[in-house]
Amino acid sequence: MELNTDKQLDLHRRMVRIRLFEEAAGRLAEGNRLPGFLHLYVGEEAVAAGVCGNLTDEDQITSTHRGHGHLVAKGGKFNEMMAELMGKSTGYNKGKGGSMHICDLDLGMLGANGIVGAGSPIAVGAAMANKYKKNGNVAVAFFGDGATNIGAFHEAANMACALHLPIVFACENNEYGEFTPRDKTMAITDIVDRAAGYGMPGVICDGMDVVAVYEAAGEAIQRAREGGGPALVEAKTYRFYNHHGVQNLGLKYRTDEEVAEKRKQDPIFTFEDRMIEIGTIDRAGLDAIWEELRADIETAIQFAEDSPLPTPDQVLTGVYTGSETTMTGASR
Ligand SMILES: Cc1ncc(C[n+]2csc(CCOP(=O)(O)OP(=O)(O)O)c2C)c(N)n1
Repeated sequence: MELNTDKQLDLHRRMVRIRLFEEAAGRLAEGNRLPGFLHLYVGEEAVAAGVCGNLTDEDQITSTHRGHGHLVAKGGKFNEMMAELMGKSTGYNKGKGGSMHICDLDLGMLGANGIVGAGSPIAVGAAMANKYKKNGNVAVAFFGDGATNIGAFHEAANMACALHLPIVFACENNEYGEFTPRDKTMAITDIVDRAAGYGMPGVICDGMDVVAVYEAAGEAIQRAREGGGPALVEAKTYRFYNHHGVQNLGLKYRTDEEVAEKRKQDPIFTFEDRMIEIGTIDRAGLDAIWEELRADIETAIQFAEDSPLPTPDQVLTGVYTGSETTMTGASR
């Protein structure tokens, strides 16, 4: 591992922040303290952390229905995130977006998205603006393996390559779309095979290894930044919890043995073992990081629970841009 100590600790912190946020959100949902659907990112932390570890706040990302991890990895604030998940007025979207519309434009996180495949065209738009403005920024579209069966993905990939835009397509291949294994919905094994169809390079990396993701994505992002055009990075990863929520709902679409086997490759714990082995940090140092971040999560939960819900007179504020909206629903 050639990464310096600071970068190792930075990637580790991004992953632990995601893990703690997601585990807390899962617990709150199970205790009925958090409304709405929740798609947890646990198990896939190395992908968001490894990719976003290469990005600045000016670079943009677009996300998915499984989007908390992307925002956390981009530097998202726990308080505003937790409040948004609880539908509170202090949340990132003033409580009107929830889990699947969470965003922070100041951090270049252009939004989670409940429509599978819909993030990629938005990233193409951001990349087009970057190219037009010659600002040197790169857009990254995160999406799942299932999303590559959606028309919007193909249109986005085609346009990005035709216009030679500064964009990286980051595929999180966790082998399932909801409860359907990948091989039931596509005739290829590697999503990266699709890249050649648009004229962009594609690379596969181990999505359970944050260093592998950091390096593969770093190369693609650097290339895009220097005018080399789009690339597709496929991270082979795995989600530890159910498609949504925590419990399996008794659905037998994958075996307990398979999940247990994948859990042995836990991206955080394996990385911690490596860091201890090479002397980056010891167990006590790691424990202190977990403890510090756990306290931040507790603060965020308290902040969110103490925050008010939006009031009825705020129901239409911040919903449309540049239009006057009335309570009768008419908008111009
Ligand atoms: C356009 C559209 N079709 C279907 C759905 C229902 N849906 C939600 S998540 C999902 C699976 C997506 O799989 P993938 O892109 O691999 O992401 P993952 O859930 O594995 O992270 C589906 C089909 C949707 N939200 N939007």
